[in-house]
Amino acid sequence: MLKLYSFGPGANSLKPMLALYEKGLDYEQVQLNPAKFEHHSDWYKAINPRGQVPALWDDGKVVTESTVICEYLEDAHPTAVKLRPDDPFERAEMRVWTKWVDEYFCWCVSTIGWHRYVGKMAQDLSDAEFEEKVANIPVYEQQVKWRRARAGFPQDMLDEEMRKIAVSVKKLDEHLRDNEWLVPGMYTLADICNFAIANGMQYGFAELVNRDDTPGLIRWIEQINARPAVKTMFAEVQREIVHEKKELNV
Ligand SMILES: N[C@@H](CCC(=O)N[C@@H](CS)C(=O)NCC(=O)O)C(=O)O
Repeated sequence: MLKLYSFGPGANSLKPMLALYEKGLDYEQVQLNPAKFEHHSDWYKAINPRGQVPALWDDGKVVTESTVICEYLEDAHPTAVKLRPDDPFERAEMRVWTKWVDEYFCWCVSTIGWHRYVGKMAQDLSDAEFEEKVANIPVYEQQVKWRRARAGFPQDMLDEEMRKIAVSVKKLDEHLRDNEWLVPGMYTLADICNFAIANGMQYGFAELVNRDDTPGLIRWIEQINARPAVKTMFAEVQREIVHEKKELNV
C-alpha cells in the first residue's frame, strides 16, 4: 500500500505524482494544506521530520526527497513502464539533469515563488501568530526563509534568482530545440523532475518562457502535458482538491 503526502500537483510534489501515474501504480493521496501549516504539525513531522512534502509511505517505510522517491518507485515498484534508461551512460545523463533541477533550477524558482505567494501569507499573520508558526518549523534554514519572506527578500537576492531562472530556461530550451527529451530517445525521470518545476512558467514567467524566445521548452512542456498519464493525473488530482476543499469547507 502506497500513500503520497503532498501539497497537490505542483513543484516537488508533482514529481512522484507524475511517476506514479506513468507507472500505473495505485496510491492513496494525502493532501496537506500549506495555508494551514499542516506540514509543520506534529502528526506530519512524525512522518517527515523535516516538515516538508512530498513523502511516500510504503507499507510502514517512509521515503522522502522527491527525486529519491521517483528512483525508489523504479526500484521497489517496477512496472511495464520504465522511467529510467538501462544503459549506464544514459542513466548517468538522466541523473545529471535530476541533480541540476534539485540543486539549481528548483531553488531560484522557489525563492521567487516564496516572494510572490508565501510572503503575503506570512505578512497576513500577527507577530505572535507568526512566531508560533515559526517555532514549529523543524529545519532552521526554513525558519530563516519564512522570516525573509515575511520581511521581504532583499532586492539583490531576487535579481540574482531571476538571473538564474533566465540561465535555466535558456539551458533547457537549447537542449530541447535539438532533442525530443532531456535524455535523447526516452521519456525519463529527467523530464518528469524538470517539468515539475518548469510547467506553468509559460504563465508565471511569460517574459522568459514563450513561443518566440524558448520554442524548444514550450514544445516539450506541451508534449508532456499531452501525455495520457499526465492528463489523467491533472484531471483526477484537481478533482480531489476540490472534493477535499468542500469537505474542509475552505
Ligand atoms: N529537497 C526536497 C524539497 C522539498 C520541499 O522544498 N518541499 C516544499 C514544497 S515544494 C515544502 O514542503 N515547503 C514547505 C516548507 O518548507 O515550509 C524534495 O525534493 O523533496
